[in-house]
Amino acid sequence: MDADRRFMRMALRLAARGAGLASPNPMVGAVLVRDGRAIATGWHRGPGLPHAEASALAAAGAAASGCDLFVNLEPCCHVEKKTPPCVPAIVAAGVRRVVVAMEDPNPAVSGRGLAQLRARGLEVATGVLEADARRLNAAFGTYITTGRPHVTLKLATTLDGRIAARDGSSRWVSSEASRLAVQRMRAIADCVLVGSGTACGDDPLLLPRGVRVRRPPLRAVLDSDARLSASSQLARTTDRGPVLVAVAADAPAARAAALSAAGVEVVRLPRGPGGVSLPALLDLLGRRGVTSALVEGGAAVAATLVRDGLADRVVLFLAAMLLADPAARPWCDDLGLRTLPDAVRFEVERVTRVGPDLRVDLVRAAAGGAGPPG
Ligand code: AOF
Ligand code: ZN
Repeated sequence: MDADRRFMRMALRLAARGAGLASPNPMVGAVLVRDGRAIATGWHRGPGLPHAEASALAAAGAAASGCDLFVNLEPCCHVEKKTPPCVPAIVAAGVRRVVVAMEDPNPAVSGRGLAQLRARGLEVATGVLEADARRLNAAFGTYITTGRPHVTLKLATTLDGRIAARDGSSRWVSSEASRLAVQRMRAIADCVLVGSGTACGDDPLLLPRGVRVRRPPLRAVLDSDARLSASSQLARTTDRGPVLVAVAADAPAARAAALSAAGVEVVRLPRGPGGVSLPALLDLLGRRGVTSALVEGGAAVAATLVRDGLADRVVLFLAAMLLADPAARPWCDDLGLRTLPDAVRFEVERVTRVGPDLRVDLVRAAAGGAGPPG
């Protein structure tokens, strides 16, 4: 029904207000509708704060009775948590019909909320704008089902897949519009992650600039040998947001101590094939409630992510420029793939124009997916 989609669109827009706030909870918006008119709305502002449905019900008061409720996530029914469950409140308020976009991927809920609503005699419809809803809460879905953050690998490359010329110059590969889009991605990420090559070579700040920030992302560096200098921008700005450096168990103690003294949190993790173990870091971040990590390079981290299938999404900002220099720097280190059937395959999720650049959102192709024809 067109009206269902219209009110669900509204719920999704309300939900998106929670970007950068709601995590580790999902972004949720709710709309109470009577006679084709929205009479009350709510959205979830973060852990410990009222759920979207609870806010909308409170705003409506007695008028909620007989309404239809539109919510982008299945209402919760579990009780071992910070706020009261929504299902009993919805039933008690006399809501007639509940329309949701997707089930709650939280195993403590998944389907049970909807079943309880039906059991209490409410009409329930699901799957309205489901794809949009899943995309909005992709990070929450990964986090709540795997215990690890959702990983987005972000790159800005030339047409030949280079992130820098051979002299290392990279500043102006992507346009101002693309750089602003990246600042927005940073502003809503729980964590921004780079490898030691990028951290030491570019001396980045990794804080969002020129956009509104609700809370600074955790800035994390994979730095097996504790190479990051205590006088780097990252180490000098721990007062502006937390910085975590993951070093290997055998990293030089004096260097680690210098970083700690600067206010950096140094964590020691086991070594993996290419350096400090990325899965171990992701597990640690997940345990801390980090639901999303934006990986901003470099090529070594990208290679590990791609090789081990750890990137949930690759966001490529493609500049319409060509270097055509085999010594220019590629975005991913050599994976040793020497024949076409071995190529790592992705599916294009979305293509958008950003100023003069193209933004391509990619997800890993399903195994056995886009293989050779025949
Ligand atoms: C809803 N509406 O607005 C949200 C839901 O600790 P709590 O009480 O905030 O519960 C968090 C869980 O509730 C979270 O893991 C997810 O399953 C669900 N989130 N559910 O009905 C909301 N934010
Ligand atoms: Zn709830």
